[in-house]
Amino acid sequence: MSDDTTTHIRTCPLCEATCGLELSLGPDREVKVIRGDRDDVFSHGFVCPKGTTLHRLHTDPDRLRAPLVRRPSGDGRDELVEATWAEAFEAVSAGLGRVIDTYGRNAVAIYLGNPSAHGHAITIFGRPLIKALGSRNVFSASTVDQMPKHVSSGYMFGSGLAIPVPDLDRTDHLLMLGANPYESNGSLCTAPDFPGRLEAIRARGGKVVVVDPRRTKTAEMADEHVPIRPGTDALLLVAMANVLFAEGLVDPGDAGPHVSGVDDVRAAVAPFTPEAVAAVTGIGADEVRRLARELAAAPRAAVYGRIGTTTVEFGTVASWAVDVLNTLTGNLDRPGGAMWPSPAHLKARSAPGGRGYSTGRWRSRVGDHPEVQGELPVAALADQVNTPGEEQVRALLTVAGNPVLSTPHSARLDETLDRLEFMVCVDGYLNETTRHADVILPPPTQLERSHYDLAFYGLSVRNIANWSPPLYDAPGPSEPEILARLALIASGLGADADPQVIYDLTIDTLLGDATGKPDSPLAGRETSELRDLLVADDPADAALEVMLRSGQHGDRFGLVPDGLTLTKLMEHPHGVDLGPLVPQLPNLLSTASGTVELAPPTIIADLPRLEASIAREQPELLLVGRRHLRSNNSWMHNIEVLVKGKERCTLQVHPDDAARHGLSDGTEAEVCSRVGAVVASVEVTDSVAPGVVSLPHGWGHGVDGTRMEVAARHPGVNSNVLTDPEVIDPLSGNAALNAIPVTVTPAGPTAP
Ligand SMILES: Nc1nc2c(c(=O)[nH]1)N[C@H]1C(S)=C(S)[C@@H](COP(=O)(O)OP(=O)(O)OC[C@H]3O[C@@H](n4cnc5c(=O)[nH]c(N)nc54)[C@H](O)[C@@H]3O)O[C@H]1N2
Ligand SMILES: Nc1nc2c(c(=O)[nH]1)N[C@H]1C(S)=C(S)[C@@H](COP(=O)(O)OP(=O)(O)OC[C@H]3O[C@@H](n4cnc5c(=O)[nH]c(N)nc54)[C@H](O)[C@@H]3O)O[C@H]1N2
Ligand code: SF4
Ligand SMILES: [Mo]
Repeated sequence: MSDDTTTHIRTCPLCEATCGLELSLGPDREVKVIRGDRDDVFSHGFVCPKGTTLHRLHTDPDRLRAPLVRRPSGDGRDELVEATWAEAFEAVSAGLGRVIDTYGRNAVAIYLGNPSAHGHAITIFGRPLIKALGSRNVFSASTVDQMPKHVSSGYMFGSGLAIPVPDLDRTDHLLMLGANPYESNGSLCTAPDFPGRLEAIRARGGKVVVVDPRRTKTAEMADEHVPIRPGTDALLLVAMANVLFAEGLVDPGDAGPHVSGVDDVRAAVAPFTPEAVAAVTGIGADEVRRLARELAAAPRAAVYGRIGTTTVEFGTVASWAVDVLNTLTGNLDRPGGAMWPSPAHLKARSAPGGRGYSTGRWRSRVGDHPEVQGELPVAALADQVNTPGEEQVRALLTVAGNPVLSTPHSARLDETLDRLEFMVCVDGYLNETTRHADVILPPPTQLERSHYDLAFYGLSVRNIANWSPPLYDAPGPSEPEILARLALIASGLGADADPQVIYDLTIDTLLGDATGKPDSPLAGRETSELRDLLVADDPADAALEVMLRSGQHGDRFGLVPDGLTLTKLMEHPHGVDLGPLVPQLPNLLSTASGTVELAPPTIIADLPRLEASIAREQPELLLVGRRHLRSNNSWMHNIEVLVKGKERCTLQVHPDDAARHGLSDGTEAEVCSRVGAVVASVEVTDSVAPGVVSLPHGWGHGVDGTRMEVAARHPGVNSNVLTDPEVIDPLSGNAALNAIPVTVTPAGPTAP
């Protein structure tokens, strides 16, 4: 970058859409304005209001610019005060060291939050940190989000990361459940300008069907909106499978030879007739039949389920049923159906088959929850701290997470964090969670780091690679350095150990993977030779470079002259388009049988529980969440331009329910669940179905001890005070954040 550069191109790291941004810089290289990058190979200029405020995170006066360490304040209490990086790492070394020495490694828990996935630094260097901690108590945002999809994909395809995505740009029929991409811009399906891609389906004569208890913007735009009773998508989906069998509509198409278990699915879904599920889902039997027939009849169709299908009690069954429908209708692995990306950082598999998928390599000390994808359910984190006994959790490390706002029964977690003997947070804000910390380590900002979407190019509707350089130098340690130092401290090597040790170990492991296996395209090459060929300075970039060059589109360190390199990405700031998704069967499959295992015994064994749910007594009101285009989970409410205007943290209530409960627009209501209560202002709207109320998550900023001046002026209420930590999807450990039984009564000055 030369001094006279007036624009800077980078990928937006804020959501899964990976939009290209064009930053216009003033004379001091300060960001004047951010627009969508029209030349971006994937987003073609699309941008949302969050992307255009990226620089405001960098300039936010409340953002922490130095570590904070808890010190006695003189009046018998203590407070978080600024410290040098050396002091902060010393404090971590002392605090974590004491807990590990006294109670053992399982006494330290870690929570990795959502932004961990939005870049390559934490994705790469979180791993050695977890390894160095050596604790069973690993938690992440995955168990308040998409864990069911990992589990269903794991059992069906052999790997928890083998998640098929709807091929939006070529499909004729999209059945979308529990997703609102007009606000969220999509998830487990990376597609910048998701709305535009949906409109294109309709423009080419296709059909979009949205299943959602709320008439969202996405539902309004669709050809058809099917309001569903919250929490019942699994029933709808298995009933649709039932119809396909009953009406002879099953035809797995080209995937057929690679699919096993079809007859077992037929038997398993037999009890779920459209009539059996109609009352509980609120969707008539004829409608269920029509939805199934239309799906089967479409030349190319895809079923796509998101938050409303995963953050529920039957999340794994629903996620499985989505891909059962894709498979039974011949849409798995075909253009316009549900396909797998071939991301540049991964090697192609040369044959089907593998060890298969399992969970439960260890179990939680309290609650006996099985490990899933190396993690335990975050809904059970507080229990691990609060329940006395050997290996009780005494220390917590959070990286890019705000679990006090994001995870179930937050009021209890909030209290629980005060009970810890030590807590360290890698985070740029003093917020609802980090206010409990003993040490806060602020990472560089989004503009002070390079960026590559390691996670999301594996979930993308086209194969894309796009790397962004830092705009500014970081004044403090990089995020890889922070994580490497924490790993060294956890290993007992102390606060002064050289992070290069961790960088070398990481790169050597990757090079070993690339050269070590006999079928590897780089088999037999010397790792030292390859290491010398790397151009990246930053350790995360160097690790990425190894993955890209040894990956399926890579230059194989010179063997493939046009192959992808980091240098090539540096020369292409608008990204490199590696083409549309291509069929991956059968080699992608790493199940033990080498087939798509359509009827995994573990999932089939959960169907009686689903069947039993049909007869349950139905609560009168069920709470669901909602996202807004200008929010980003819990952490961007400190940006004035994003929060100004009409209050957004409202309780949406259908007019019939409002009348029944004596509520009117603008009044306050107390919402109670089994575990908690909040008071929120009421918004009466027929966009929610009768029997459904909706409150967004990520609010609740009105607590003491934070430093987020703007957010404190727009506090809202924390919807996770209401969510029940006991209700989880047993197969994945995912929390149920939707379909929470609640009661609603008038509150405040207007209450009778
Ligand atoms: N009721 C309800 N609850 C929900 C949901 C819901 O739909 N309903 N959604 C769930 C979902 S899908 C998710 S993903 C979770 C998200 O919940 P969390 O995992 O808690 O993530 P965020 O709320 O995004 O908070 C991110 C934190 O990371 C910090 N941060 C931002 N960027 C960086 C960075 O680059 N490095 C570091 N070290 N820190 C950074 C921010 O300051 C903030 O403290 O919430 C879940 N909670
Ligand atoms: N603007 C913005 N964008 C975001 C985020 C954000 O906070 N703000 N968060 C990001 C994250 S971490 C994620 S995971 C993604 C999530 O992306 P999406 O999955 O698109 O998330 P939501 O917008 O919450 O949409 C979920 C929808 O499910 C509906 N729903 C609730 N319960 C049920 C149910 O039982 N069945 C059905 N069928 N529907 C139900 C809700 O009404 C809602 O419309 O968004 C990402 N993008
Ligand atoms: S849609 Fe997502 S990636 Fe695109 S600009 Fe908005 S926040 Fe950034
Ligand atoms: Mo998420």
